[in-house]
Amino acid sequence: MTDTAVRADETASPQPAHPLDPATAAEYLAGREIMTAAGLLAAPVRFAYYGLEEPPKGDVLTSPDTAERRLRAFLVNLDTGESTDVVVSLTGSAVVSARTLDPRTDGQMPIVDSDFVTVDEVVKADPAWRAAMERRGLDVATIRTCPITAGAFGPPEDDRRRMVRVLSFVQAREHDLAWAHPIDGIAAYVDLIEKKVFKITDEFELPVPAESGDYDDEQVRGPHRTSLRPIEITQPQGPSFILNGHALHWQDWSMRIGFDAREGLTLHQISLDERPVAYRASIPEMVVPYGDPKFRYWQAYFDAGEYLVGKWANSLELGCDCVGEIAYLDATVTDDTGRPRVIKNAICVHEEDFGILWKHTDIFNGSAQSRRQRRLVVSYFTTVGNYDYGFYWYFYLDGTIECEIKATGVLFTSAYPGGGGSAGSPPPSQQSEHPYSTEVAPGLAAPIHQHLFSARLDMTVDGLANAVEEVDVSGLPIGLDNPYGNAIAANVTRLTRESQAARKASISHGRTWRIISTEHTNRFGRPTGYTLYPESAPTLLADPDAPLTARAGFATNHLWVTRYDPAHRYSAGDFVNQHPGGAGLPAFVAGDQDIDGADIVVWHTFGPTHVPRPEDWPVMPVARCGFTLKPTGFFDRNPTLDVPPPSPHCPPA
Ligand SMILES: [Cu+2]
Repeated sequence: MTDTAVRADETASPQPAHPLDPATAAEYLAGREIMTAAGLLAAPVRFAYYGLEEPPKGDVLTSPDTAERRLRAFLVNLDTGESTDVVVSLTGSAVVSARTLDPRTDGQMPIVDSDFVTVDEVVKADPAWRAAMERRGLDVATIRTCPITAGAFGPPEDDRRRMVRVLSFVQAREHDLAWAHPIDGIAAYVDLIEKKVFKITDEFELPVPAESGDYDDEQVRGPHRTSLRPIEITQPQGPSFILNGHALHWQDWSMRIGFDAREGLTLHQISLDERPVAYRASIPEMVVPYGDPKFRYWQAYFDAGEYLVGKWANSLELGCDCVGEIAYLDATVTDDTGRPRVIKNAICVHEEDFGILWKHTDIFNGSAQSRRQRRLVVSYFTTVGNYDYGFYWYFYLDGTIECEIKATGVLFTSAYPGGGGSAGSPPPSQQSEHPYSTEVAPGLAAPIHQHLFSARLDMTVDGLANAVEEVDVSGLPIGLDNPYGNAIAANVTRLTRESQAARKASISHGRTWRIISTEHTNRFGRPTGYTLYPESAPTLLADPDAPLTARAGFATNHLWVTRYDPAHRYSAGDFVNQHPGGAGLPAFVAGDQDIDGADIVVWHTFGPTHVPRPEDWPVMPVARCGFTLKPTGFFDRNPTLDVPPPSPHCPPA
């Protein structure tokens, strides 16, 4: 195993190698100085976000050497709540823009690190909350507070506060798993600026579930099994990829790796055989709405826009999180004072054997050939509260691109209202009486929820001029041209305008979306393309009139296609926290622009609707979701005929 990390000090030069390279520690500090000089950072102003403001695509493609370096900062004054969206030019040593938000229409800045401390102090000092805990027989010293973004549910006097709503858990011992012991029925509403609890909803009491969830405690998990023998992955000649700074090359693929505190991993200028495929690919937003309509109806997290999913990236450990020949990249984010914080080994790059690539034993000529598939993996893992998410991008020998999210960690819990079913008693009629959650341990429930991710795919298939076709397959009825009823047709619909391209998947039609070049053709004279294969899981299940639906409009469709606009970066809009709704993709397509033969961005919503299982408790085996992009007429034939047999003895003599 080798760790060939690109260390932060190698990337800390004030002059990054490429305009799309992540902001360096030196750049964050330089930007901070510019803001200080402009009087923007007087105490107690904090950074709710700080990252690279990428140069416009046109500049990067035409004159990368002269592209301006800019940083963007979301500043929030913790005493007044004043929120400012700042862009500074490092090249010009100047503030480019500083816009003060109107929270009633713009929403609030994301949660800042210090909010967690504030919330815990404020809630535990509140007499009414303390009294409610004492009434439940709970010792405040053992309680963990969990601040949850508030959404926008009214009344208006609540919505205009910078606020969070707080659920609580009991952690009786140092190593106890607090999520196993939810205190249900009560929530504290905290004004983060006034630093006080302004409302408590205390609607019912259920026993705090008692069973330990400490999965690392031998009393809980039992002794470790001893029957697993080692699997070792070795590449004696090293891996086949080359990582040069943030530029990555593997086989015919090349791309640049980026990282952002809000979006996490970003991939840039993905090309195959020196032909562009995508200018940029990322997961800029996700929403996790919970389906319990009682006092916690507001529970829904936008992990990127509200909490900054990249900021919580894990430092990966060779031999533990990753095995084999691994190259790591560090990520540099900042703390809420805008000072750099290096996350060592945040991004993992490696190569995997992926089983059979192609294989055939010919019944006529006797040929028996087999080839191995491989993939290049670029990934990172992050922890946002109770959940952990791995974001994986795979690049295959045959031109396939795959995005996979691995969701693991601990379920968000409540008390189970049916209360502790036990063996021997009749099965509780959970579906009729308690349809919104699953009992995962005695008296412990996990509400049904969704994890809806939004991929932003700035596609450039053989250039900037692209279009999208929807391809449905259907069986045709018996008729004159189809006398035996076996006909299967592919129906292709060109999506020519933004309004027409807001689409849902269809399992019954095997619906896919083909992104084609309107300028380049293959040997059949047909457009070169890449097809997006969705997993076709449900979109947002909240009612169309629900307050959440207005804020998570992106999640109401599987597909959106927009004309490229550098301001259209985030699926739910720039400022998601407490935003009243309507921002993001529904607003981006309101102009109904022409997307046929244009520079377009494809947005894809995916992810599971999670009905928790007992097996998901106390820590959840990875649940996977994602999507696939496959070359479709991008090549003239199977591009992997030149892959050699895996070993000199294949095929057997
Ligand atoms: Cu889940």
